[in-house]
Amino acid sequence: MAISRRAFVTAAATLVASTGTSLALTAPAAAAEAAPLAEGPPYRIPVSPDDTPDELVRKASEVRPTARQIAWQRLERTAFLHFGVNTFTGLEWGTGDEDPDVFQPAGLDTDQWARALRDGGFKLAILTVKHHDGFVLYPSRYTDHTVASSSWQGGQGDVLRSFADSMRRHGIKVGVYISPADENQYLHGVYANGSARSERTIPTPVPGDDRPDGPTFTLPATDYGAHMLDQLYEVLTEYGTIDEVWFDGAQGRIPPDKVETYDWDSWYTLIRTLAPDATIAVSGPDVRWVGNEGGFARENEWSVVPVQEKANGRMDFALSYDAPDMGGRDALVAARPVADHLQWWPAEADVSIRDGWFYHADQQPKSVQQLTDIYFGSVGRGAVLLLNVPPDKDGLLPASDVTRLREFRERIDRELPEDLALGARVTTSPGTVTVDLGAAREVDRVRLAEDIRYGQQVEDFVVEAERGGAWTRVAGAGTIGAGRILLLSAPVRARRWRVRVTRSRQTATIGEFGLYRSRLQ
Ligand code: FUL
Repeated sequence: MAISRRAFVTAAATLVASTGTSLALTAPAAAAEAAPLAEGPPYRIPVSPDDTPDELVRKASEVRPTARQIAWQRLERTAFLHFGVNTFTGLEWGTGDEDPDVFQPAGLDTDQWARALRDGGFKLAILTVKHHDGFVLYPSRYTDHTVASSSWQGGQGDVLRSFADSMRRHGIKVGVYISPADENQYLHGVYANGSARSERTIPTPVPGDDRPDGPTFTLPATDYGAHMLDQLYEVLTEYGTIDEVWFDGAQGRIPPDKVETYDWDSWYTLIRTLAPDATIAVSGPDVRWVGNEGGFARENEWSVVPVQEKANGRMDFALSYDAPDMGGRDALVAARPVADHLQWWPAEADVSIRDGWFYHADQQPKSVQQLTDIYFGSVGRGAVLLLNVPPDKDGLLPASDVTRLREFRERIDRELPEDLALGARVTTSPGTVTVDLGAAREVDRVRLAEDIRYGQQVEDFVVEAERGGAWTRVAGAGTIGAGRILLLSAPVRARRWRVRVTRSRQTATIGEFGLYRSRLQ
């Protein structure tokens, strides 16, 4: 953990500082300081078209993340595993009528997945429990389009069970992707069948139900909404603690005129009750999609963004996802006619290590350099990286990808080795945090973070080194947020270093100021 200091900086030009107190983000001592915030400012604040630009900025500055979001943000590297019938048919989007018997991962070894992800530095992994085709990787009671209908492992296979057990054994958190779009249920006349939204009791009883008594829910849902609730219930009650539930917004191959209005509010209620610590991404209230599938956040990425609530409580970004600015002053004003809240909704940058999301024998993993660029473009800009690594037809991560993941982690370790500022003397004065390394050291990477328990405030900052008795700018950018990694074009040698916040919304709290000399040779 890098040096952590609080620099108190008021908005705009009048910078006032008080003496910083030592604050290690992960140390138990920090928890006490964080405690008052638990009941403090909200993670979303209502806005109206009448708000002035200044009022919008003030409201944005008062938004704070939830504890769940802070924990998610610290994961930094998360993994996706796209695996299912598409792995065997070669499709990216299935059809819903595939023969379940195509699913034959003869050598399935989820411990191999877990080892590779752990060695790659990943803290959470999300399995495609169900993709758009509707094929389910555990034996669900609510559809035959599952592993139980395959002759693989005599119909006794359960990829989700194996995945969840392996990840936990290797210290990796467990996430599930359950596609809202479901082509199999569409073919069975359940998805988009026009059924009324009415009160449903979940779990729906099935003949020979062997489950012990558990909680029941009465929630509004359509036929398909209830089907999703039943599957969520199975996953969240029978597979241990689930740390993330991932929903997308894609429709798969289902004809665009066959629209199912999803029961988001009911799904969220069920998840919050059964898995209160699970983040709900990205068609969900906790995490937003960054807006591309290349793994890159914007140069200046905001975690406080204007949102608009859609049908049945679906959280959505108020502007377009390809907007170059999602939360800066201009974006707050541009969204004013349509936004209903400003919300803490941090970015997740998803990308596949190969061209496709599913495994295709003719594709190759990205190079270490590409993955490193993606890391600096996502984690280095305050987002969380979600890197997909698809298992092959044997049920293994390809050897090339396993090696690449390890090389990627080793490269990041060499990019950001020992933090030279660790244990150094730190002082704060108006708008600045200064680190005295005790002796001149070469630095070529700077890692900064705001203490996001106090929101996201910094709009502009510079990093300076004292050279020849004068402070010289060596780097700078706009936002800091949950994390900002700056790469200097050439190493700079100096004893004293400082970060100077030149524009902020409200008091900015610098939580991390790390200085590194990469070891790339
Ligand atoms: C999208 C899906 O349509 C893709 O197939 C993939 O799963 C990607 C991560 O999300 O919405």
